[in-house]
Amino acid sequence: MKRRIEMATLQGSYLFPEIEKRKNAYLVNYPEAPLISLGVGDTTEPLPTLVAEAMGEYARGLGARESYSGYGPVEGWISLREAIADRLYQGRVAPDEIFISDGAKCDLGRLGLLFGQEARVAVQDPAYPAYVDASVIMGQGGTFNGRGYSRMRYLSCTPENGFFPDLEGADDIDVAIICSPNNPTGAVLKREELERLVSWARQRRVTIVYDAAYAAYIADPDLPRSIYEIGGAHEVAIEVGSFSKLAGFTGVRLGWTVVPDRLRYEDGRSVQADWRRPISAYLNGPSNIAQAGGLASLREGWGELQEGIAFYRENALILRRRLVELGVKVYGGSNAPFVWAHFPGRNSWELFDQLLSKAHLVTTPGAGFGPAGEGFVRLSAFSSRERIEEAAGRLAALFEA
Ligand code: PGU
Repeated sequence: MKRRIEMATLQGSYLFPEIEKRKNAYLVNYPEAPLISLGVGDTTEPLPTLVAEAMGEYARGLGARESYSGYGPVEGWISLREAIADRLYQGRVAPDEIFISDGAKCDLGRLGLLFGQEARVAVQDPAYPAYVDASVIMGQGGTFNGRGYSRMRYLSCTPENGFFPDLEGADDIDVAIICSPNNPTGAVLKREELERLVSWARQRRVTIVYDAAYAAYIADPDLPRSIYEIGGAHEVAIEVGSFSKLAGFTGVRLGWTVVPDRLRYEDGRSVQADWRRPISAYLNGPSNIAQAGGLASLREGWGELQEGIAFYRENALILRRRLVELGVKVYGGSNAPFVWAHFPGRNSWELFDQLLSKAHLVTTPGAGFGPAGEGFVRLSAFSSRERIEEAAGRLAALFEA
Protein backbone atom coordinates (compact mmCIF):
# COMPACT_ATOMS: atom_id res chain seq x y z
CA MET A 1 0.00 0.00 0.00
CA LYS A 2 1.04 3.58 -0.49
CA ARG A 3 2.31 5.35 2.59
CA ARG A 4 0.44 8.46 3.63
CA ILE A 5 2.63 11.53 3.30
CA GLU A 6 1.58 12.57 6.82
CA MET A 7 3.13 9.43 8.31
CA ALA A 8 6.35 10.07 6.44
CA THR A 9 6.43 13.63 7.77
CA LEU A 10 6.55 12.51 11.42
CA GLN A 11 9.99 13.03 12.92
CA GLY A 12 11.89 10.32 14.80
CA SER A 13 9.73 8.23 17.10
CA TYR A 14 7.22 9.21 19.77
CA LEU A 15 9.12 10.63 22.75
CA PHE A 16 8.38 8.09 25.47
CA PRO A 17 9.18 4.90 23.50
CA GLU A 18 12.42 6.64 22.47
CA ILE A 19 13.32 7.11 26.14
CA GLU A 20 12.41 3.49 26.85
CA LYS A 21 14.71 2.46 24.00
CA ARG A 22 17.63 4.47 25.38
CA LYS A 23 17.00 3.13 28.88
CA ASN A 24 16.99 -0.47 27.60
CA ALA A 25 20.15 0.12 25.58
CA TYR A 26 21.84 1.32 28.76
CA LEU A 27 20.61 -1.74 30.66
CA VAL A 28 22.15 -4.06 28.06
CA ASN A 29 25.58 -2.70 29.03
CA TYR A 30 24.84 -2.23 32.73
CA PRO A 31 22.19 -4.82 33.63
CA GLU A 32 22.70 -4.29 37.37
CA ALA A 33 22.15 -0.50 37.26
CA PRO A 34 19.53 0.36 39.93
CA LEU A 35 17.53 2.68 37.70
CA ILE A 36 14.81 4.92 39.08
CA SER A 37 12.28 6.24 36.59
CA LEU A 38 11.29 9.88 36.83
CA GLY A 39 10.58 9.75 33.11
CA VAL A 40 7.15 8.94 31.74
CA GLY A 41 4.35 10.26 33.96
CA ASP A 42 2.85 6.95 34.97
CA THR A 43 1.21 6.29 38.32
CA THR A 44 2.83 3.68 40.58
CA GLU A 45 0.75 3.45 43.75
CA PRO A 46 -2.15 0.99 44.24
CA LEU A 47 -5.70 2.14 43.56
CA PRO A 48 -7.89 3.20 46.46
CA THR A 49 -9.28 -0.05 47.92
CA LEU A 50 -12.90 0.99 47.45
CA VAL A 51 -12.26 1.78 43.78
CA ALA A 52 -10.53 -1.55 43.10
CA GLU A 53 -13.39 -3.32 44.91
CA ALA A 54 -16.05 -1.54 42.86
CA MET A 55 -14.36 -2.63 39.64
CA GLY A 56 -13.93 -6.19 40.93
CA GLU A 57 -17.57 -6.35 41.87
CA TYR A 58 -18.69 -5.00 38.51
CA ALA A 59 -16.44 -7.47 36.67
CA ARG A 60 -17.84 -10.37 38.72
CA GLY A 61 -21.36 -9.20 37.86
CA LEU A 62 -20.54 -9.57 34.18
CA GLY A 63 -20.19 -13.29 34.84
CA ALA A 64 -23.83 -13.64 35.89
CA ARG A 65 -26.88 -13.54 33.60
CA GLU A 66 -28.88 -11.14 35.81
CA SER A 67 -26.15 -8.54 36.00
CA TYR A 68 -24.45 -8.90 32.60
CA SER A 69 -24.38 -5.80 30.42
CA GLY A 70 -23.02 -5.14 26.94
CA TYR A 71 -22.48 -1.89 25.05
CA GLY A 72 -23.33 1.16 27.09
CA PRO A 73 -24.34 4.65 25.96
CA VAL A 74 -21.81 6.14 23.55
CA GLU A 75 -21.39 9.21 25.74
CA GLY A 76 -20.87 7.12 28.91
CA TRP A 77 -23.01 6.39 31.95
CA ILE A 78 -25.30 9.22 32.99
CA SER A 79 -24.48 8.52 36.67
CA LEU A 80 -20.80 9.12 35.97
CA ARG A 81 -21.47 12.23 33.91
CA GLU A 82 -23.58 13.59 36.76
CA ALA A 83 -20.87 12.77 39.30
CA ILE A 84 -18.24 14.58 37.17
CA ALA A 85 -20.49 17.62 36.67
CA ASP A 86 -21.17 17.79 40.36
CA ARG A 87 -17.87 16.79 41.99
CA LEU A 88 -15.34 18.19 39.52
CA TYR A 89 -17.20 21.11 37.95
CA GLN A 90 -19.56 22.14 40.77
CA GLY A 91 -22.33 22.40 38.20
CA ARG A 92 -20.39 24.75 35.87
CA VAL A 93 -21.09 22.27 33.10
CA ALA A 94 -24.15 20.04 32.66
CA PRO A 95 -23.98 16.22 32.50
CA ASP A 96 -25.20 16.44 28.88
CA GLU A 97 -22.08 18.40 27.96
CA ILE A 98 -19.75 15.65 29.25
CA PHE A 99 -18.63 12.74 27.07
CA ILE A 100 -16.82 9.91 28.86
CA SER A 101 -13.87 8.46 26.97
CA ASP A 102 -11.20 5.81 27.15
CA GLY A 103 -8.61 8.43 28.14
CA ALA A 104 -7.65 12.03 27.49
CA LYS A 105 -5.03 11.10 24.91
CA CYS A 106 -7.59 9.20 22.84
CA ASP A 107 -9.96 12.18 22.80
CA LEU A 108 -7.18 14.67 22.11
CA GLY A 109 -6.47 12.66 18.97
CA ARG A 110 -10.10 12.29 17.97
CA LEU A 111 -10.80 16.00 18.47
CA GLY A 112 -8.73 16.65 15.36
CA LEU A 113 -11.58 15.05 13.43
CA LEU A 114 -13.81 17.99 14.36
CA PHE A 115 -11.34 20.57 13.10
CA GLY A 116 -10.16 18.87 9.92
CA GLN A 117 -6.99 18.97 7.87
CA GLU A 118 -7.26 22.63 6.98
CA ALA A 119 -7.28 23.81 10.59
CA ARG A 120 -4.32 25.82 11.83
CA VAL A 121 -3.43 24.29 15.16
CA ALA A 122 -1.29 26.03 17.77
CA VAL A 123 0.48 24.26 20.59
CA GLN A 124 2.50 25.60 23.46
CA ASP A 125 6.26 25.23 23.11
CA PRO A 126 7.18 23.09 25.02
CA ALA A 127 4.12 20.81 24.91
CA TYR A 128 2.97 17.25 25.51
CA PRO A 129 4.21 15.58 22.29
CA ALA A 130 0.94 13.76 21.58
CA TYR A 131 -0.64 17.08 20.47
CA VAL A 132 1.85 17.55 17.66
CA ASP A 133 1.95 13.91 16.62
CA ALA A 134 -1.84 13.67 16.48
CA SER A 135 -2.09 16.93 14.50
CA VAL A 136 0.52 15.78 11.98
CA ILE A 137 -1.15 12.37 11.60
CA MET A 138 -4.45 14.16 11.00
CA GLY A 139 -2.80 16.12 8.19
CA GLN A 140 -2.63 19.49 9.93
CA GLY A 141 1.18 19.64 10.11
CA GLY A 142 2.49 20.58 6.69
CA THR A 143 6.21 20.00 6.13
CA PHE A 144 8.92 19.70 8.76
CA ASN A 145 11.38 22.58 8.58
CA GLY A 146 14.03 21.33 10.97
CA ARG A 147 12.51 23.03 13.99
CA GLY A 148 8.80 22.50 13.64
CA TYR A 149 5.95 21.85 11.20
CA SER A 150 5.15 24.54 8.66
CA ARG A 151 1.40 24.69 9.27
CA MET A 152 1.53 24.39 13.06
CA ARG A 153 1.93 27.42 15.29
CA TYR A 154 4.16 27.27 18.37
CA LEU A 155 3.34 29.48 21.33
CA SER A 156 6.55 29.85 23.24
CA CYS A 157 6.37 29.34 27.03
CA THR A 158 9.58 30.26 28.82
CA PRO A 159 10.67 31.54 32.24
CA GLU A 160 10.97 34.99 30.60
CA ASN A 161 7.26 35.15 29.76
CA GLY A 162 6.19 33.39 32.95
CA PHE A 163 5.20 30.37 30.81
CA PHE A 164 2.21 32.28 29.46
CA PRO A 165 1.83 31.31 25.79
CA ASP A 166 3.26 33.93 23.46
CA LEU A 167 0.29 35.06 21.34
CA GLU A 168 2.24 37.63 19.32
CA GLY A 169 2.02 37.02 15.61
CA ALA A 170 -0.44 34.18 16.15
CA ASP A 171 -3.03 35.67 13.81
CA ASP A 172 -4.12 32.73 11.71
CA ILE A 173 -4.88 30.16 14.43
CA ASP A 174 -8.12 28.15 14.41
CA VAL A 175 -7.40 25.90 17.39
CA ALA A 176 -5.08 26.41 20.37
CA ILE A 177 -4.25 23.42 22.56
CA ILE A 178 -3.50 24.72 26.04
CA CYS A 179 -2.45 22.57 28.98
CA SER A 180 -2.70 23.69 32.62
CA PRO A 181 -1.25 22.49 34.97
CA ASN A 182 1.25 22.23 32.20
CA ASN A 183 3.06 19.19 31.00
CA PRO A 184 6.05 19.55 30.99
CA THR A 185 6.69 22.94 32.69
CA GLY A 186 4.41 22.44 35.71
CA ALA A 187 3.17 26.01 35.25
CA VAL A 188 -0.45 26.71 36.14
CA LEU A 189 -2.38 29.50 34.44
CA LYS A 190 -3.57 32.10 36.92
CA ARG A 191 -7.15 33.32 36.79
CA GLU A 192 -6.28 36.60 35.08
CA GLU A 193 -4.06 34.79 32.58
CA LEU A 194 -6.83 32.39 31.69
CA GLU A 195 -9.19 35.36 31.34
CA ARG A 196 -6.73 36.95 28.94
CA LEU A 197 -6.54 33.74 26.92
CA VAL A 198 -10.33 33.34 26.75
CA SER A 199 -10.82 36.92 25.67
CA TRP A 200 -8.09 36.52 22.99
CA ALA A 201 -9.89 33.38 21.74
CA ARG A 202 -13.23 35.16 21.64
CA GLN A 203 -11.82 38.11 19.70
CA ARG A 204 -9.90 35.97 17.23
CA ARG A 205 -12.52 33.21 16.93
CA VAL A 206 -10.05 30.62 18.11
CA THR A 207 -11.27 27.38 19.69
CA ILE A 208 -9.32 26.42 22.80
CA VAL A 209 -8.77 22.77 23.57
CA TYR A 210 -7.98 22.92 27.27
CA ASP A 211 -6.16 19.89 28.61
CA ALA A 212 -6.77 19.79 32.35
CA ALA A 213 -5.45 16.25 32.89
CA TYR A 214 -3.58 17.42 36.02
CA ALA A 215 -6.27 19.72 37.46
CA ALA A 216 -6.48 17.66 40.66
CA TYR A 217 -2.88 18.66 41.47
CA ILE A 218 -3.82 22.29 41.98
CA ALA A 219 -3.65 22.89 45.71
CA ASP A 220 -3.83 26.70 45.65
CA PRO A 221 -7.53 27.66 45.90
CA ASP A 222 -6.94 30.86 43.87
CA LEU A 223 -5.84 28.96 40.77
CA PRO A 224 -8.56 27.86 38.33
CA ARG A 225 -8.99 24.10 37.89
CA SER A 226 -11.20 24.37 34.86
CA ILE A 227 -11.44 26.86 32.00
CA TYR A 228 -15.19 27.05 32.69
CA GLU A 229 -14.42 29.04 35.84
CA ILE A 230 -13.82 31.90 33.39
CA GLY A 231 -16.79 33.85 32.04
CA GLY A 232 -17.35 33.36 28.32
CA ALA A 233 -15.25 30.17 28.13
CA HIS A 234 -18.27 28.00 27.32
CA GLU A 235 -18.49 29.71 23.92
CA VAL A 236 -14.89 29.01 22.92
CA ALA A 237 -13.46 26.05 24.84
CA ILE A 238 -13.52 22.28 24.85
CA GLU A 239 -11.99 20.79 28.01
CA VAL A 240 -10.38 17.38 28.29
CA GLY A 241 -10.09 15.57 31.62
CA SER A 242 -8.62 12.28 32.76
CA PHE A 243 -8.90 9.74 35.56
CA SER A 244 -5.28 8.73 34.92
CA LYS A 245 -3.57 11.03 37.38
CA LEU A 246 -6.73 11.79 39.34
CA ALA A 247 -7.38 8.19 40.32
CA GLY A 248 -4.37 6.13 39.18
CA PHE A 249 -6.20 4.97 36.02
CA THR A 250 -3.30 5.15 33.54
CA GLY A 251 -3.79 1.45 32.79
CA VAL A 252 -7.54 1.27 33.49
CA ARG A 253 -8.16 4.03 30.86
CA LEU A 254 -10.90 6.56 31.54
CA GLY A 255 -11.27 10.23 30.74
CA TRP A 256 -13.81 12.72 29.49
CA THR A 257 -14.33 15.67 27.18
CA VAL A 258 -16.61 18.62 27.81
CA VAL A 259 -18.22 20.07 24.70
CA PRO A 260 -20.46 22.90 25.93
CA ASP A 261 -23.87 23.48 24.50
CA ARG A 262 -22.95 27.11 23.86
CA LEU A 263 -19.98 26.20 21.66
CA ARG A 264 -21.26 26.89 18.15
CA TYR A 265 -19.90 26.91 14.62
CA GLU A 266 -19.86 30.19 12.69
CA ASP A 267 -23.28 29.30 11.22
CA GLY A 268 -24.75 28.73 14.69
CA ARG A 269 -24.86 24.94 14.50
CA SER A 270 -23.99 22.85 17.53
CA VAL A 271 -20.44 21.50 17.83
CA GLN A 272 -21.66 19.14 20.54
CA ALA A 273 -24.09 17.47 18.12
CA ASP A 274 -21.25 16.89 15.67
CA TRP A 275 -18.95 15.46 18.38
CA ARG A 276 -21.34 12.52 18.78
CA ARG A 277 -20.50 11.33 15.27
CA PRO A 278 -16.76 10.68 15.57
CA ILE A 279 -17.15 9.12 18.99
CA SER A 280 -20.02 6.97 17.73
CA ALA A 281 -17.90 5.94 14.77
CA TYR A 282 -14.69 5.36 16.75
CA LEU A 283 -15.49 4.54 20.36
CA ASN A 284 -18.74 2.80 21.38
CA GLY A 285 -18.36 4.23 24.85
CA PRO A 286 -15.63 3.46 27.35
CA SER A 287 -15.23 0.18 29.27
CA ASN A 288 -18.06 -0.41 31.72
CA ILE A 289 -15.63 -1.79 34.34
CA ALA A 290 -13.57 1.40 34.11
CA GLN A 291 -16.74 3.48 34.48
CA ALA A 292 -17.67 1.55 37.63
CA GLY A 293 -14.22 2.46 38.95
CA GLY A 294 -14.62 6.09 37.88
CA LEU A 295 -17.93 6.35 39.68
CA ALA A 296 -16.48 4.84 42.86
CA SER A 297 -13.56 7.30 42.61
CA LEU A 298 -15.95 10.24 42.77
CA ARG A 299 -18.14 8.69 45.46
CA GLU A 300 -16.91 6.26 48.15
CA GLY A 301 -13.26 6.39 47.02
CA TRP A 302 -13.04 10.21 46.98
CA GLY A 303 -11.31 10.55 50.38
CA GLU A 304 -8.66 7.94 49.56
CA LEU A 305 -8.17 9.54 46.15
CA GLN A 306 -7.24 12.83 47.77
CA GLU A 307 -4.59 11.07 49.83
CA GLY A 308 -3.09 9.59 46.67
CA ILE A 309 -2.91 13.00 44.99
CA ALA A 310 -1.39 14.57 48.11
CA PHE A 311 1.20 11.79 48.13
CA TYR A 312 2.42 12.47 44.58
CA ARG A 313 2.24 16.20 45.23
CA GLU A 314 4.58 15.78 48.21
CA ASN A 315 6.92 13.75 45.97
CA ALA A 316 7.06 16.70 43.58
CA LEU A 317 7.85 19.06 46.46
CA ILE A 318 10.67 16.78 47.69
CA LEU A 319 12.31 16.84 44.25
CA ARG A 320 11.72 20.55 43.88
CA ARG A 321 13.14 21.42 47.29
CA ARG A 322 16.26 19.33 46.76
CA LEU A 323 17.00 20.93 43.40
CA VAL A 324 16.48 24.40 44.88
CA GLU A 325 18.93 23.55 47.69
CA LEU A 326 21.40 22.48 45.03
CA GLY A 327 21.09 25.83 43.33
CA VAL A 328 19.30 24.45 40.27
CA LYS A 329 16.65 26.72 38.80
CA VAL A 330 13.35 24.86 38.95
CA TYR A 331 9.78 25.52 37.88
CA GLY A 332 6.57 23.64 38.55
CA GLY A 333 6.25 20.96 41.17
CA SER A 334 3.96 22.85 43.55
CA ASN A 335 0.57 22.61 41.86
CA ALA A 336 1.65 20.01 39.33
CA PRO A 337 3.26 16.56 39.36
CA PHE A 338 6.18 17.64 37.16
CA VAL A 339 9.34 19.53 38.04
CA TRP A 340 10.94 21.45 35.18
CA ALA A 341 14.64 21.90 35.92
CA HIS A 342 16.66 24.46 34.01
CA PHE A 343 20.31 24.05 33.06
CA PRO A 344 20.89 27.06 30.78
CA GLY A 345 23.16 26.41 27.85
CA ARG A 346 23.13 22.63 28.29
CA ASN A 347 21.86 20.15 25.72
CA SER A 348 18.89 18.35 27.25
CA TRP A 349 19.63 14.94 25.66
CA GLU A 350 23.16 15.19 27.09
CA LEU A 351 21.67 16.01 30.48
CA PHE A 352 19.39 12.99 30.09
CA ASP A 353 22.45 10.80 29.35
CA GLN A 354 24.36 12.27 32.29
CA LEU A 355 21.51 11.67 34.72
CA LEU A 356 21.12 8.13 33.39
CA SER A 357 24.78 7.13 33.52
CA LYS A 358 25.94 9.07 36.59
CA ALA A 359 22.84 8.93 38.81
CA HIS A 360 20.88 6.06 37.24
CA LEU A 361 17.88 8.34 36.92
CA VAL A 362 15.57 8.16 33.91
CA THR A 363 14.20 11.63 33.15
CA THR A 364 12.65 13.29 30.11
CA PRO A 365 14.81 15.71 28.11
CA GLY A 366 13.13 19.05 27.64
CA ALA A 367 13.90 19.22 23.92
CA GLY A 368 11.57 16.24 23.45
CA PHE A 369 8.68 18.63 24.17
CA GLY A 370 9.70 21.24 21.61
CA PRO A 371 12.57 23.62 20.82
CA ALA A 372 11.84 25.86 23.84
CA GLY A 373 12.46 22.83 26.08
CA GLU A 374 16.17 22.82 25.23
CA GLY A 375 18.26 23.22 28.38
CA PHE A 376 15.58 21.68 30.59
CA VAL A 377 14.77 18.23 31.95
CA ARG A 378 11.41 17.10 33.25
CA LEU A 379 11.22 15.05 36.45
CA SER A 380 8.01 13.17 37.14
CA ALA A 381 6.74 12.81 40.71
CA PHE A 382 4.94 9.55 39.99
CA SER A 383 6.94 7.07 42.04
CA SER A 384 7.10 5.54 45.53
CA ARG A 385 8.33 7.75 48.39
CA GLU A 386 11.35 5.54 48.86
CA ARG A 387 12.41 5.98 45.23
CA ILE A 388 11.80 9.71 45.30
CA GLU A 389 13.96 10.11 48.43
CA GLU A 390 16.65 7.97 46.84
CA ALA A 391 16.45 9.98 43.61
CA ALA A 392 16.72 13.24 45.58
CA GLY A 393 19.85 11.87 47.27
CA ARG A 394 21.37 10.91 43.93
CA LEU A 395 20.66 14.37 42.50
CA ALA A 396 22.52 15.85 45.47
CA ALA A 397 25.48 13.52 44.97
CA LEU A 398 25.61 14.41 41.29
CA PHE A 399 25.22 18.16 41.49
CA GLU A 400 27.18 18.78 44.69
CA ALA A 401 30.18 16.93 43.28
N1 PGU B 1 -2.77 14.96 28.74
C1 PGU B 1 -1.56 15.27 29.28
C2 PGU B 1 -1.19 16.69 29.43
C3 PGU B 1 -0.68 14.24 29.65
O1 PGU B 1 0.51 14.57 30.17
C4 PGU B 1 -1.05 12.90 29.50
C5 PGU B 1 -0.13 11.77 29.87
C6 PGU B 1 -2.31 12.63 28.97
C7 PGU B 1 -3.14 13.68 28.59
C8 PGU B 1 -2.81 11.24 28.77
O2 PGU B 1 -3.94 11.02 29.55
P1 PGU B 1 -4.74 9.65 29.49
O3 PGU B 1 -6.06 9.98 30.10
O4 PGU B 1 -3.97 8.65 30.27
O5 PGU B 1 -4.86 9.26 28.05
N2 PGU B 1 1.23 12.09 29.77
C9 PGU B 1 2.23 11.22 30.36
C10 PGU B 1 2.24 9.85 29.72
C11 PGU B 1 2.92 9.74 28.42
C12 PGU B 1 2.01 9.61 27.22
O6 PGU B 1 2.50 9.51 26.13
O7 PGU B 1 0.80 9.65 27.37
C13 PGU B 1 3.58 11.92 30.28
O8 PGU B 1 4.54 11.41 30.83
O9 PGU B 1 3.68 13.00 29.68
